[in-house]
Amino acid sequence: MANLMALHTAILNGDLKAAVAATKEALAEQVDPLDLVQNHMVPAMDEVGRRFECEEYFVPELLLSARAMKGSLELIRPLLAAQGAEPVGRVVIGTVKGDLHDIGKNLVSSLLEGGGFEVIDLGSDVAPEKFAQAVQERDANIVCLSALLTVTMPAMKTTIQALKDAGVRERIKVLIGGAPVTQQYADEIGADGYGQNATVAVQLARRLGSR
Ligand code: B12
Repeated sequence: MANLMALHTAILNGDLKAAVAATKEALAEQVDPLDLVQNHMVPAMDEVGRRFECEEYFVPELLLSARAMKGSLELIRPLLAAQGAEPVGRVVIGTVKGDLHDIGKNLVSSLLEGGGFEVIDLGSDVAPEKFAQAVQERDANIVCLSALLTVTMPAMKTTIQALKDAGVRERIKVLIGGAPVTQQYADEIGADGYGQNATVAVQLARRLGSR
């Protein structure tokens, strides 16, 4: 039977090779990819964050764990995305300006693709005007903003302003998320929805933004 604890440990220890091997083993044994992500990999990253907070881990350890997580996700993403069918809407997604965290954003992106959305992923550290430009050029109807730092959360508000300035705010839905983000913050800055994880992101996108 697949050793799922080994996957958790590999991410925690920043061991890319072990993480990839454990992921391959689990997938070969038909473990549900979403279960792997939500119940084993994300909790490992949460523990990495906790250790960083209490100074047991420093930036090099964060980077190694992130690399291990990404290595596993590379194997899992195509499987998550393959679960979809007809495009039900077009999403522009990115991590806001000043913020380089992209693991959660990539997961949301994959699950949206799996949920049948066409996804235009602008990457991380994305300027507000770039979001507005992408919406105009690609005729998107949903914008997803991710932020992991309290200092970059205000860039979500600036991005919504840029969407207003470009005259596209009224015809799109803006969804926001990321560890420090809350429903209260979404209400404060006038976003249309907040989701605490990638599954909720898809539910929200379906409810608010399906064409
Ligand atoms: C990995 C990591 C890094 C990696 C990022 C690698 C990468 N390519 O992403 C590196 C090493 C680069 C990094 C750097 C930094 N980091 Co960092 N990092 C983390 C860590 C440990 C994990 C983040 C992660 O990937 N989680 C796993 C994913 C799956 O979860 P998630 O991102 O939250 O996404 C989920 C949900 O939030 C939601 N979601 C996400 N986006 C969206 C969008 C929408 C629309 C919706 C609906 C939902 C949604 O769905 C996702 C999937 O379920 C967190 C700790 C933590 N627990 O969050 C710290 C953390 C975010 N980092 C932190 C800090 C301080 C930094 C640095 C400033 C450190 C430094 N001194 O240099 C730099 C900042 C660099 C920058 N400018 O961005 C702090 C932030 C504190 C704060 N409140 O501001 C944290 C919380 C650690 C801590 N506890 O102190 N980091």
